[in-house]
Amino acid sequence: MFDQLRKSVSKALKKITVTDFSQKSIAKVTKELKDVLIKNEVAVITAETISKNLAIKLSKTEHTRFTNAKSIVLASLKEVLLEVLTPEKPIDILAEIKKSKDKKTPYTIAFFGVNGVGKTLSIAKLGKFFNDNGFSCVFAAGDTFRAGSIQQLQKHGENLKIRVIAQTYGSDAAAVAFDAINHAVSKEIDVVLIDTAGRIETSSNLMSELQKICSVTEPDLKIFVGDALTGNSLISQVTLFNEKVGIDCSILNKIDADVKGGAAVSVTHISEKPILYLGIGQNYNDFEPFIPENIVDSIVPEK
Ligand SMILES: Nc1nc2c(ncn2[C@@H]2O[C@H](COP(=O)(O)OP(=O)(O)OP(=O)(O)O)[C@@H](O)[C@H]2O)c(=O)[nH]1
Ligand SMILES: [Mg+2]
Repeated sequence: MFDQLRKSVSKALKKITVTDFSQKSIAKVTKELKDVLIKNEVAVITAETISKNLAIKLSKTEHTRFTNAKSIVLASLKEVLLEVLTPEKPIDILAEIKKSKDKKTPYTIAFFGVNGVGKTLSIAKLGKFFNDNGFSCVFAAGDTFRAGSIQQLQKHGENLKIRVIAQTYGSDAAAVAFDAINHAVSKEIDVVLIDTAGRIETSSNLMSELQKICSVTEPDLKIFVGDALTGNSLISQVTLFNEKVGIDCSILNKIDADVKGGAAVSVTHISEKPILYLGIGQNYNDFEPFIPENIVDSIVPEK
């Protein structure tokens, strides 16, 4: 994970031979770093923010002729990256589910994203995770659009022993989600996970379907699911879904196959919402929490 980004940052920082922190030296270092970030698919606006904040931090740093310029740059870069990666309001999803359970209402989660980003597999992964943590789940087969999608979710349900509420293809996705919530209420099930059809960003029909699902079911959590491999188009996706349906957090999948690692850096910054999990493979346990400190440590070299 983040190997290429780490190598590139390391290479850029090796070039630091400055012993002073004049405006000129700072500009050189931060420009170099910005270019490296952009080359590794960090969104331009995020790369600019990192570079600008680093310049401000460095210009305020006390130093003498004998201080090690490079270690100061590394430490400052870590701080700046951490600020960019740390969401204003983190989400403790298990605690939120527990709160709903205490109120005897199911916690509902809707998953959104373009085609093939891993929405359905993320539902299965989280369903298993919630079960493992003592919460019961039901899946809503709200992708009534793509052939095979209902069977795909049912297969996961069979594997995980989680009930799937489904209707037929072409039926109203919001009605399916609503059925699943009613089922959860009557059977006292803790979490409802709503699958939705993958959509082409420009398809306004499918976007209005999502808005309908949201207005009918009022999900407790709206998750944008993205594919790290889509690079910069991920940024326009997260912005669009945020505008159209208002997301609460993101899941970023296929991090295992993403050599560059830039997307993970930009998504929190651009959406101003936390990344809940990173998908790191195709098995049910292949995900990990997004811990900004760990990401920073994977990107910025020790020395
Ligand atoms: N390597 C890897 N593959 C993943 C990950 N998440 C999902 N996939 C794979 O990506 C493919 C698409 O996953 P789905 O869960 O069907 O994606 P979706 O968003 O539901 O797709 P649509 O229903 O077509 O919109 C599958 O082959 C998954 O196994 C991940 O974190 N890593
Ligand atoms: Mg799907």
